[in-house]
Amino acid sequence: MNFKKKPITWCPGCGNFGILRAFEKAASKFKKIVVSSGIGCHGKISDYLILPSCHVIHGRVPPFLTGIKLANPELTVVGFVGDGDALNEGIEHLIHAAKRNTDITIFLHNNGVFGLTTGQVTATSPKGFKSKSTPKGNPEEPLNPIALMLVSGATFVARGYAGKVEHLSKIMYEAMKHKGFSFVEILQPCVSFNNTWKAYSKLVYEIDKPMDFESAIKLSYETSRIPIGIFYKTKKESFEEIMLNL
Ligand SMILES: Cc1ncc(C[n+]2csc(CCOP(=O)(O)OP(=O)(O)O)c2C)c(N)n1
Ligand code: SF4
Ligand SMILES: [Mg+2]
Repeated sequence: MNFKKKPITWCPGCGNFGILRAFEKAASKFKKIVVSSGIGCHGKISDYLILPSCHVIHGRVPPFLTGIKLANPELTVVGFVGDGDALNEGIEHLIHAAKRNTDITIFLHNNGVFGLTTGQVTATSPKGFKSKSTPKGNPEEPLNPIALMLVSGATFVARGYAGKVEHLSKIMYEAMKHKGFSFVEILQPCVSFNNTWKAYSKLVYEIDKPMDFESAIKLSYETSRIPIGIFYKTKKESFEEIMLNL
């Protein structure tokens, strides 16, 4: 367990600072929180919070949190994952946690790049993106994390932006309060390897309320502008309610 904040080593201007601030505000409203994070720049967030926390191996945040929730269902269980961490290395774990409707919250720091290893493409890098691993441009289309989580069975699906801290904090609070699997994609500029600040600040707009499943899927494919907010929310028995007869 880690109860001492470490000096922050993120690059100045990194979107992770906004995520940290938004989470600190949201988390202050909960009593018993446990946190885990994956491997990457995002994963350092565990070291910057005064909360029980644990860094786990690449892509394995969801099963680790599932075990914690089963052992002690009273806890609010939160995971921070990267796009490479959760959509390349450990995508199967994310899908199955959503499918089980485990009562955990996953915050995806989506910077569209492997940041810590200094800039290779991930599953969410845009087509044509020039990086160390794709000097001629990424030949693949990006995954759509919102649509993926919707079809996998997540019962709370949202998107926030690291540049809109208040808005993001409210979404984080709602996600942690939700009973069942909650997923928040967070648009996170990486100033060193994929600087999206300008583009996001121009394109994001807030949606006012969750919608039905089909509309949420459709909206997740909008590209001319980028919607942020709660896309979808529904009630369903959670994994631990079934397993532990709660
Ligand atoms: C099994 C395994 N494969 C590869 C690595 C090397 N590695 C460490 S961090 C990292 C990139 C993580 O990228 P992402 O999850 O997007 O996080 P970011 O740094 O962008 O926040 C990789 C590939 C590792 N530590 N373990
Ligand atoms: S490399 Fe990118 S994601 Fe990592 S700390 Fe620097 S700006 Fe942030
Ligand atoms: Mg990344």
